[in-house]
Amino acid sequence: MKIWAKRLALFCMGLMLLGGSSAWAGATIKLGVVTKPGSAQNVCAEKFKELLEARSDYQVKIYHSASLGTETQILQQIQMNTVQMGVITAGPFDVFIPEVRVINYPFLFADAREVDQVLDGPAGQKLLKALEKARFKGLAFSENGFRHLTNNVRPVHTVDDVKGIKIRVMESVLHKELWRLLGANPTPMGWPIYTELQQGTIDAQENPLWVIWTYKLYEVQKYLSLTGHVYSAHIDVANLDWFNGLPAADQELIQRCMQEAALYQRQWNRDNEADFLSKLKAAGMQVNEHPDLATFRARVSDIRNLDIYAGSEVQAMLEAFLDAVRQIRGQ
Ligand code: EAX
Repeated sequence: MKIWAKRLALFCMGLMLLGGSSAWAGATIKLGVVTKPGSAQNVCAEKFKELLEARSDYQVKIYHSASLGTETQILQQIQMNTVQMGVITAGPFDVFIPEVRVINYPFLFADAREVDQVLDGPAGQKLLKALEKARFKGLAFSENGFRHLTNNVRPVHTVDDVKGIKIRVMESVLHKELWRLLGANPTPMGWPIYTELQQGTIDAQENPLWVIWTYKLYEVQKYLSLTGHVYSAHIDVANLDWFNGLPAADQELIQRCMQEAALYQRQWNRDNEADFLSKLKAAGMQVNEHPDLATFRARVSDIRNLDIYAGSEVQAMLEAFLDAVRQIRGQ
C-alpha cells in the first residue's frame, strides 16, 4: 500500500513538473500594434519577435494595421488578456493612467539625448511602474518621435496661424487640451485618419515625420511645420497578471528582448528622420523648418496648472520629469 502511495505521489509530481515546464514552452504571445508594416511600432514589434523566438520556444503573433481596432481598443484587449502585449503610442495611455500626460508635456525634451537619459533613468522607470495601477506591465519605451503639425488651410509660422483649424488629435486627454490651448479646434480620433483628411472632415493632424511619409499624408496635406511640440514615446507593455504568472526566467527574457528591440527601434527612427524630411519635400509639401516656437511655448506655459496635471501623483511625476531634465541641463 505504502509503496503504491509513494509511486502514485511521484507519478503525480512528475505530471505536475511536466505540466509546469511545458505550460509556456511554445506558447503563442499575441502582440498588438495599430500601425502597418514599415511603421515605427512594427519595427519594434518585429525586432522583439525575432529576438524572443531566437532565444526561446515562444511564438509571437503580431496583429497590426488596425486589425484589433484603435490603440485605445488594443489597450483594453491587453487589460482583458485577450492580447498579451502591445507597442502603443503614449498618448492614448493617459486616459487609463493620468501620469502618462507627463511624457507628453509640451516642449519637455530638447532632443533625443535628453529623451534617452530621462526615460531610461529613474523618472522613466517610475512611470513604467505607475502603469501597474491599470494592470499593465511597462517593459520599455520605444518611440514614435517628435510630433510636427501638418494642415491644409495655411502655412503655420506662429501660434496665431493655428487659430480655429480643425485638427485630429489622439484619443488622449493631454493632446486635446494642448490643441485647445493653442487655439485650434481638436477632435480626438483613433488611427488611421487618411480618409478623414482626404474628405475634409478635418484640416490638420500632427505626427512624426515617418508617419506623414509612410501613411502618404503628403497626398492630402499641403503644409508642414516642424513644431516638435510633443515627444511621442511608445510604451511597450504586457498584461500585468499574465506577465507575473510567467516563470521568473521568462519574465527576464521577455523584458530584455523588448528593451533591446526598443533601443534598436529608436536608432532606426533617428537614422531615418532626415531622409523622411527630404522625401516629404520632394513629394511637394511646403515645409516651414523654423516656425516661431516661442509663440507656441508662451501659449502653453500655464499648462501644468490645469486640471489635467492636478492630483498629487501626477504632480509628483511631473516634478520627477522636470527635475530630471533640469539635471541634464545642469540647472
Ligand atoms: O503612430 O495616432 C497617432 O497619431 C499615432 O501617432 C499613430 O498611430 C502613428
